[in-house]
Amino acid sequence: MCPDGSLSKAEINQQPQVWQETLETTDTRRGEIERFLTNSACSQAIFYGGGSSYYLAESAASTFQKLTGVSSRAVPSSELIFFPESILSKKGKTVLFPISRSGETTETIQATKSTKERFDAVSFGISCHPHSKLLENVDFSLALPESAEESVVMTKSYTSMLLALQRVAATYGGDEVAFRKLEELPQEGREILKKAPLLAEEILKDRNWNHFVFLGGGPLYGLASEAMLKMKEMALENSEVFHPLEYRHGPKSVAEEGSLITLLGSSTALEKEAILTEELRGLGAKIFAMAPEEEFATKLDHQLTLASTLGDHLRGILYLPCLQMLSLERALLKGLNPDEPRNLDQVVKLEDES
Ligand code: F1P
Repeated sequence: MCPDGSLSKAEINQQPQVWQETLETTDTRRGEIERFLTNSACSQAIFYGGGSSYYLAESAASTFQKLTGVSSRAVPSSELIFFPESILSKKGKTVLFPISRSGETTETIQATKSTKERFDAVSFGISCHPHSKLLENVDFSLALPESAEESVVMTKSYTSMLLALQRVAATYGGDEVAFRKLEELPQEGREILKKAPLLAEEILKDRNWNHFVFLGGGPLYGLASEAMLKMKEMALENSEVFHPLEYRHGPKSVAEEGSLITLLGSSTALEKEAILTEELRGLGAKIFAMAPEEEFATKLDHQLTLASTLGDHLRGILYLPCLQMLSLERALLKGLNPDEPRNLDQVVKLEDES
């Protein structure tokens, strides 16, 4: 395999097309999705997965509660196996949302099986593989074969499964405006991907980076977490993730020259987030702000303006293509091959694979 990251780069660039196909799938299946969730009469929704899929769950849970009003939470699959009583309510019905690109991750399959046996729960599984063990063991399965990947690290599978779950939330929440506004994402994504290579090149001109921090709140925290993981997996970097204002409560002690702090800016908290970035620049860190507004109340080192017409709960996947490309290009600059990340396999199976 040529060590040029071409597999991952191709999959990053395929995202707008894959998002278009995901929109078509969730349109075609809208009636079934609505009937299943209405019949579930759920009062609690638990989203879960492993690694990238857990971070996807964080964003999906935030948007599901916002658009449906159903109490929603995200946990790593392993937590649901070992500590279910701390997660599942004994009152009311629960809908489980297991998320797995492969549909073969041991913890996610085990969490689904064990929870359904012990709690009054139905399961709505999402994966890129229709005939996977997970989707053969759920009550409702949503398969997105168009987003299946060859690369070990998740890129288009993350954003397309999140887009699908945003559409599911808008469907169950009866939010027609949100359901239709998500259709703007493929075109917005194409525009952003045109800028991604140059932006990555501009940021990586600075060779002093030795610390990468990603900040995101609400539905953007799961996306910031995914960006943090990409920088570890692809480029083997020292990367961290926090909710924006949390960064003041201790973690900023390590910010200094050589720190690149990327803010996934929100519409809701942008004013306070801008003040924070000004303070962090004062510590010697450089700021890359991705925000829905042109004017940002402070000087920045790098900036990308995102679709301001889409709110915080709908525009989320637009933040990732540039951050995926940033990690990929950083890896290549270090002579690493993002298509073959160190220590990682495409599917994580445990020894007691049942
Ligand atoms: C997802 C996962 C990723 C990890 C790596 C291997 O598993 O574990 O989180 O970063 O890409 O796959 P899944 O979505 O297939 O369950």
